Amino acid sequence: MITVALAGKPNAGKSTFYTAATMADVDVANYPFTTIDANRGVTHVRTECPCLDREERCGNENCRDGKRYVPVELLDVAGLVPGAHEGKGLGNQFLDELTNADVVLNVVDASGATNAEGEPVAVGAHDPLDDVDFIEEEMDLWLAGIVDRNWESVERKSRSPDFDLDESITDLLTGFGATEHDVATVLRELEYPDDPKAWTADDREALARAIRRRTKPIVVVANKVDAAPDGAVDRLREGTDKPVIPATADGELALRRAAEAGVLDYDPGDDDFEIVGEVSDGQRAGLDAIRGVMDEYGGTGVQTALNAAVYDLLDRITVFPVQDASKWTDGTGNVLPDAFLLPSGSTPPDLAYAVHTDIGEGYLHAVDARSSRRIGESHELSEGDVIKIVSTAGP
Ligand SMILES: Nc1nc2c(ncn2[C@@H]2O[C@H](COP(=O)(O)OP(=O)(O)OP(=O)(O)O)[C@@H](O)[C@H]2O)c(=O)[nH]1
Ligand SMILES: [Mg+2]
Repeated sequence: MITVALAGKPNAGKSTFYTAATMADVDVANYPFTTIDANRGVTHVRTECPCLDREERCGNENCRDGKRYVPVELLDVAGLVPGAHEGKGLGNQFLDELTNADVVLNVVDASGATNAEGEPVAVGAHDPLDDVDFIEEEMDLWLAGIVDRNWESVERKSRSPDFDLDESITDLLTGFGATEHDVATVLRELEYPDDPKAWTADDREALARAIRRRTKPIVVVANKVDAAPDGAVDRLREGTDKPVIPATADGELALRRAAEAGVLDYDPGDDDFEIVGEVSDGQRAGLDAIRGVMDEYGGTGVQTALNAAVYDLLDRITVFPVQDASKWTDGTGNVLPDAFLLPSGSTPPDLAYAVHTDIGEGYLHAVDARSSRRIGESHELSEGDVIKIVSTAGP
């Protein structure tokens, strides 16, 4: 499963985002380092369900009237402070947790009401732009430290006659999620000495930065927009080349709880909601305030941020494998039972392997269930494709 990690300074709203996105109960409070042990849970990205092209909705537990939710893992970790890579705050512990992440949501407090250490200050007293770069810097320097400490292994291997630099560096970085292809691509863009013993600390740091950029892309979540001064989001957007998603994690949490209590008609990622139950005047005022933020930004931003991370930065598409190409069902009659988030450019054999190694190895051909036509082995799949795989290992 794809892992999305929430990173950011303390008190930015990571755990609030996590609770809203997973509906799991975790500690949230207005002081730094509320979270110490990482929280790990399941959230979803949202897409259109292919069942919208049929007469009836599919009834899958992850489909709400054609809004299809595809599971991804979400990780909530301790807040990071400047100097974390050297162990400041709860530093290294958090950074090690990031090793498993495929993509990072850097949650910043767009209201500027918390300083670099996450302590409360007056609204606008802290510049949120400062919080954007330092997370990246901490991640880069942390990885540079790992490369430094383990470089000796590369030097040692270089004495062997069949030494391969790409391979040795890949060995060093696989634990961080870097493939041989990542390493080769990054090395092509860098200048460095052939002999690993001649590499300087700067050479290693340049390698670490490039690998981090490639393997842990970042979306900036401009959280607490409900309390942010005018222009705060624009300022963030002008100050960084990363995607910036305005959000109110707190607002999303309120909506999900109210929806769960049957008071609201709201599905995650909707740009509006409807009050369908009894609410007090105070609750109505609170909901109206959230609606004001949603009107301005097109929603609460929580779903938008998750979708941006998975569909834009990781460049994934959703593909739905089925066994019956006319009914779009699995062997027991469930309509559109599964959804896979494949890298864009994936082919039918890639889907077969994603379903199961045996299905991949026994791959014979595939059928596009929409057109009932066979598709070739090198056919590039698209978002929302419904595909029947025929395999010697299949049912
Ligand atoms: N106004 C406003 N406050 C928010 C929002 N999201 C979170 N908060 C508040 O910000 C404070 C910190 O929230 P947490 O979710 O605990 O922050 P954290 O980033 O997990 O903090 P640490 O675990 O200490 O690193 C709490 O008081 C939240 O209620 C938001 O969208 N708007
Ligand atoms: Mg927390």
